Amino acid sequence: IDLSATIGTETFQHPLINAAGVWDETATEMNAVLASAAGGLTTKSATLAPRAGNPKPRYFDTKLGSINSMGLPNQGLDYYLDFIANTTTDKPIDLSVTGTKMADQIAALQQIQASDFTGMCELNLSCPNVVGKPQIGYDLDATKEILDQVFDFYTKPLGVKLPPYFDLQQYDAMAQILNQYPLTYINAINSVGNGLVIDPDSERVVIKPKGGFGGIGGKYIKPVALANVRAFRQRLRPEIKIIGTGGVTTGTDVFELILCGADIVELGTVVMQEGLAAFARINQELTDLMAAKGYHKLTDFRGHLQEYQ
Ligand code: RRO
Repeated sequence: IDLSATIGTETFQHPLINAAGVWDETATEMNAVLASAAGGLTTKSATLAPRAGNPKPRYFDTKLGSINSMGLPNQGLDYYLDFIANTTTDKPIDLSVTGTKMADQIAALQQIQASDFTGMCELNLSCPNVVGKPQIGYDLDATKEILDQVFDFYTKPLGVKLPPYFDLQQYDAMAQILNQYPLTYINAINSVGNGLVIDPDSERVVIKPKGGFGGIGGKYIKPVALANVRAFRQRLRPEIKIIGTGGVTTGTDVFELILCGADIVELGTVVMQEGLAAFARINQELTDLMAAKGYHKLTDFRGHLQEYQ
């Protein structure tokens, strides 16, 4: 069974990589992802300067998923560019990048454009946890403005990480904008922003930043991820690939996201809860499911979801 997939110029031998922000802030963590059964690595979203992030506790696991308000802790863009320049892996590395204001996001991409880095880059337009900053992906004008500025100078493979959308008209409007740019891919979805997990015993919220509000990941959000991948696959130019992210804990979940049109799939909360062994387990479950169904490669079923009849 062939599990390979391509996005732009990159070939992934297996379709599972880590979601940005999961096991990827330090060189030690990133090397562990590369040494695991993951098909590639995404870096923690990098900002121009290093950031400590929000006060702890800022991540909490539940039976059905997680809540986080990390606040973009990262080692700074130079650190991730150096790591990539010095690693000898043959697995693709996706450099995630962002900023707390538009000028910083542009400056970060200008630095990447001027560097020797030739891989793919993911512009995160959807961090829900920076105090006082809205998610750009929910603002159509701001999204258009940043992509106009970016594609004035940026020529390397670029994707955008999007927040979840919940209305069919949002998909129409967003896809109409995204289709105007030479994007290599979109990644749907980031965490479902500003949810609330509370503890009934102590009658308190479970994380400290933002009064307890934070991004929800894990099993709670799989139907939202499936919907976003499906809705964008139905609306985007076929040249724009899709990374499907959200709520995967089994090989069947991966199969479902690919059926909706995902090219590769990212693991977030499941890796926080189970560790890097999740990659090998879920790869095997996907392989077994494909074998049982008589599928030999991902293109045998990618995007083939049928309507009810
Ligand atoms: O660091 C975070 O708080 C964070 C980011 Br940048 C993001 O994009 N998504 C998320 O759930 N947390």
